[in-house]
Amino acid sequence: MTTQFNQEKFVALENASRDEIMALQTKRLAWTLKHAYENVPFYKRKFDEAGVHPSDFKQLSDIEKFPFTEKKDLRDNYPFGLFAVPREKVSRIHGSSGTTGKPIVVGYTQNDLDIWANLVARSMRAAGAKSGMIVHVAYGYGLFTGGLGAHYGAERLGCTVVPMSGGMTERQVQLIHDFKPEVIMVTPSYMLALLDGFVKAGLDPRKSSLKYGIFGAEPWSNAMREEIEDVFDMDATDIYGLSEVLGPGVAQECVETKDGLHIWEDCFYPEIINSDTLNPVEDGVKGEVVFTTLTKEAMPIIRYRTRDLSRLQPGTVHQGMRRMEKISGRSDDMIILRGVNVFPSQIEEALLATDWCAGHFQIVLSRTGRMDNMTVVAEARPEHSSEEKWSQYSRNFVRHIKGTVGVSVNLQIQKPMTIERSMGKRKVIIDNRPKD
Ligand code: DLL
Repeated sequence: MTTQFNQEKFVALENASRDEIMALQTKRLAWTLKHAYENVPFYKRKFDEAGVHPSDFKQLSDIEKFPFTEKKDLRDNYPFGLFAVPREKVSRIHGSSGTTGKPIVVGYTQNDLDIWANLVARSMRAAGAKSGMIVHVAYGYGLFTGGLGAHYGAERLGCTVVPMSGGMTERQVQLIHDFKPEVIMVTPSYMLALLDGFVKAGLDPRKSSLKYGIFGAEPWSNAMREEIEDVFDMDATDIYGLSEVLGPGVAQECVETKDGLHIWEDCFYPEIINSDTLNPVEDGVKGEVVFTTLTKEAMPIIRYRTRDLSRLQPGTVHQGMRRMEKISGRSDDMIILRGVNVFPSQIEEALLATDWCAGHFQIVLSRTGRMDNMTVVAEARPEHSSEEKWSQYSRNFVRHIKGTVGVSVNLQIQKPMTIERSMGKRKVIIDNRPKD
């Protein structure tokens, strides 16, 4: 394959000029389109239906002729249908929430994993981390890309990695106190839970060893950055990524400017589109972020509609790569609860699989202290309206959601006809969280 990893070239690209990056993108996009077309029947069919062929791609703007890919396409090709290499060449599988019960599946060759580790190492360097530092990784390990993605990046940078994963807050606080890591990689919301853990343990967070926090996997505001930086006396930067495209390490904020996230454009081609017209918009205009991978072998992805909203701006620290403004929201109804992606359709599917609920429900989001909570309010069918079994239904449902989606939710069962019926588009999500 043409993308065989070369460390020296990779490091040099970080400081390449805009022209150099664009020339590289043109070359790599041509390779990716051909690779996808020749090896993934799904892409061949889509391109043929749209009347385009990889040979129609001659310059960067030609990408607009090619069809988009969406989450549904990953679901429809579950589990391995989008792989562009024989399964034996896939070294690792990861997964993320789909819009229904089944996760979406992504795969990496050894070369893909190598590039990923280097992208995370590059992101960590941009965030202030250096070889030799201790890194506490509190992103979840497992199918989620956060834990292992951060882990191998930190090792690649030459750090000492503490693979904590999520949960067990008291123990996390204890080990941060004892091991004295300079760097922490965690969702911003869990960082706030760790803060509570520090206070509970009678420890002053400002005196902790932590100097650099690399936070992502969910939206967070600049106000939250200020709070975290202040209470921990640390630098906090934003890391972005998504399973379909890579995992963490697609874009990263630089510690010296904290002015949005440089997209690693040697490996990803970004576009911003208007979600209604699907037409690309100019740099500077807000819209939906779309990515095409430029080096991925196992699962190249063409024009993936992320549903994340942002806008592109010129590079600052890295002149050749554009920046993406902090993600300001999504164009769909995905909720990110404590770092886990949850779709209302997953809740609906689980409710409809019970025999006590006919599918009338609402999702209420609230915040207690620093933690976001989700309460599913669901109506019992008339024949299940006596309350004696409700607590059992509730326990089963909560366990099921924890087991399938991976988050703890509350369930509140109500009598029939107590949830307001919609006159048009139903309002499923009621967000009572304070706006910060
Ligand atoms: O969340 C990958 C990741 C792990 C990124 C660790 C950063 C750190 P998914 O589970 O597939 O992958 O979820 C991807 O999470 O489309 C965004 O909506 C949201 N997201 C990820 N990073 C950020 C961020 C990982 N920095 C989805 N700011 C994406 C806002 C983010 N939203």
